[in-house]
Amino acid sequence: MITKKWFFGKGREEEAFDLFTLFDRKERGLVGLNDIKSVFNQYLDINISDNDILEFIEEADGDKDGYLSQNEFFTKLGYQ
Ligand SMILES: [Ca+2]
Repeated sequence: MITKKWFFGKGREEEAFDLFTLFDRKERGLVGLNDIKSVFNQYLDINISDNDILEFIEEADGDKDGYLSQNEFFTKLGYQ
């Protein structure tokens, strides 16, 4: 399970925004399974399963559309 500690965790809003931008590669304002997978594969040496990512999305996905909006993402990571 992914938790805050996997990320940079300094809790500043600016960092949260940078992080979201990193995941939101298509600039849709939404982050989904494939977006998160790409970032993990490209930047992090972490072996993570689709199920782990889906679990993370599901936990944070307030409106249950299968994607994380900026607000949902920030809330999940404890930035707001
Ligand atoms: Ca959502």
